[in-house]
Amino acid sequence: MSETAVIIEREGPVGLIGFDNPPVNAASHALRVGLKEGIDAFAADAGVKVIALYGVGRSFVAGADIREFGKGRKEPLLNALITEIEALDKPVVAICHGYALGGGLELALGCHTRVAIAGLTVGFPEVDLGLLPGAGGTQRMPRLTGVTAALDLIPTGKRIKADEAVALGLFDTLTDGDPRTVAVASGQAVIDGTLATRRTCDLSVDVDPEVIAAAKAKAAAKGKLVAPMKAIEAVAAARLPIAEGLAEEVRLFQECLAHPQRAALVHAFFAERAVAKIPEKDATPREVASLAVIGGGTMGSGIATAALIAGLPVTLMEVSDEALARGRGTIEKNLAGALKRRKLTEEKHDAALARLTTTTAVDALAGADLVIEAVFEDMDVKKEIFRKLDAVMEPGAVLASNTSYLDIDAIAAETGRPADVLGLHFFSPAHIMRLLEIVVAEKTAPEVVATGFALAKRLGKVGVRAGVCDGFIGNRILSHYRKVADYLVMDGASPQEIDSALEDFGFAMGPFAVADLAGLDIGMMTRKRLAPTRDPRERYVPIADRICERGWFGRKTGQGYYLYGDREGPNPAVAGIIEEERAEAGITPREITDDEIVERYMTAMIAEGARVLEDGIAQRPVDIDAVFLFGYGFPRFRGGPMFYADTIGAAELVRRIETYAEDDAFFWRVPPLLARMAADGTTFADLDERA
Ligand code: T1G
Repeated sequence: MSETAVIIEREGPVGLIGFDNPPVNAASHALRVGLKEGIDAFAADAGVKVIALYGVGRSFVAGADIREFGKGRKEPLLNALITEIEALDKPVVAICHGYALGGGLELALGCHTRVAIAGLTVGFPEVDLGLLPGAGGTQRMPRLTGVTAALDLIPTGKRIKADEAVALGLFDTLTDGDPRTVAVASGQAVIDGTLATRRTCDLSVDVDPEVIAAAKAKAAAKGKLVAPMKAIEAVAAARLPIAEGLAEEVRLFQECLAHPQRAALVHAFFAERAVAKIPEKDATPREVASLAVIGGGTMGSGIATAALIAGLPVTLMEVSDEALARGRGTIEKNLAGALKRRKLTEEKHDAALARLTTTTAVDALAGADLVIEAVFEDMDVKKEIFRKLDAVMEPGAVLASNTSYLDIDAIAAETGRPADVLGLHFFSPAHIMRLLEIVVAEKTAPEVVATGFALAKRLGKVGVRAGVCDGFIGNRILSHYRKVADYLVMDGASPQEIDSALEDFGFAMGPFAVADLAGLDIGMMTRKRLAPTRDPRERYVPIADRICERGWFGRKTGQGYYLYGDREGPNPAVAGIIEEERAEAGITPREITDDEIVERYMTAMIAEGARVLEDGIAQRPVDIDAVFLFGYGFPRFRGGPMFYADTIGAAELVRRIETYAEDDAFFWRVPPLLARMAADGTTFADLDERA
């Protein structure tokens, strides 16, 4: 890589500027300096008749350098460079391959013609980062494609392939070949007059106010994101002369840059990648060419579906042909759903199904490189299965349990190969939810951990390293903060008030709606399992038990906290149970605001997160953020619980817990880590930096 991240060469009359800033040619300051130098040099060189920009390595420019946001602006700025290029009196051609995203696509739009190389993906993903295209994209795309197409891409972050980009008029030609070679040929074609050029800014565009209004209504209906709405406003400014439109775009971009949602969404972007940086990252993962799944229930079938979609052959084992038929049926339904959602082509759907074999004999699993046990949560059953696996699996096979909370060390101890055992905790529906908790037991070998992460990547999942404890990272924290919702009901809030407050905060669903969806009997079994170890000092709320006693398990029985089917809404019978239990506990219900609901709920989540860090169950705060962003519907525009904690501050969190502890000193305890952070001003971001 050259020190300015740019290679400047001449091929006869063609001035070549190659972007060489691995891994994705982000438009870093170094790249912008190099681009400016190249443009200035070729503008002054009478022998250069045309300038061609292209990407070295896997991509054109994949956008501005996201790591530079919030760190001050360093000249030359990308938008100024693009306007300078557009104004040049020498033609500039952009040759794009791999990715031309965000600022990379904007750079191409400022050039005088654009050549797409087969396989190119383009788009404006800025809104996914809480931003909008800030280097002319909102002004130039409408001039090339019209406002409707611009409103399809810019406020949505949608990415499209080369052929569609050409059809829209974003690109002028589609070819194939090596980017540098195509750059020289395209430059020559411009000189020969066989490749037309024109300035995008010279094009005009009609902006229909009704189209803008419709786009705003659509964006508003989608929820709380600020950037899409501002992106639409920026596109509307394309009705102005370009200099005014560009100025309006900058103004709106700066508003997005300053908004808390931008910092949170950028954090979420990097969180998804940071979690792969584990102590075992240099260990060589074992080859996984075939997978076995034991258990054809919801989870086992979901896991099998995910593996089949990823191209792996899967052997599904169950105890009987009837159970196998049910499992196969669930897999076929899952695959049909993926086909319907256009996640799979017909061909890939059929190939996936063809890779499935089923068996009732554990010996048939012997040749699998990795086996995932996904039977019901009974330790004795799991131990029995792992004893059998230990007897039949080839040496070197990886043995995994999908358990959501049981002790992987105890399971591993049932085998003579504990180094080959780990937890692979999928989240339902396993072929859709992206989180995979990779649970590392005491004796799990580094290459087995690395194998878990390689499998996560292969399945398109976000693997997060977790230690062994009841519930690992996510479910341990969930079981703590979920109690706050029950306490709030006892103290005066209704389940729907709590759900509504948390959905306003940004959760996809509130805790009671989630409980109804998952099945209230699941929670009942967990409470029964934990009853023998429950501390008598713990405040226990029997409301859910009372609901379950009536056989009301939520959505699957037609009623739980809510009514389902033809009778929608809160279940009036539950209100009666709540009143009885409050009276039984001698509680006079009090008014509880949405703010208090969110503050208590989030404070409990953060406090248990701090304890999970202290216990070493999660490596870093960012791992906890990733768990909740990708497995628990935590609002992405808030960055995750630990990122959100930093917006409150440790001192305020400690103050809240100490206040709440006046009524319940057992549940509300200040985690020592949080106390230390409050005392020395450390943030969770600091802990991530130091990790
Ligand atoms: N800036 C900085 N680093 C980036 C980056 C970027 N734009 N894109 C990727 N990386 C890093 C990433 O963190 C990872 O780092 C490595 O590159 C490989 O990425 C002015 C303001 C291009 C589709 O949003 O969508 O332009 O973990 O693992 O799966 O209007 O990266 O190795 O240390 O994702 O092959 C707009 C975001 C920016 C593109 C490749 N652009 N990137 O996917 O690799 S805002 C984006 C992606 C903007 C303008 C505005 C993907 C990818 P590490 P990866 P991948």
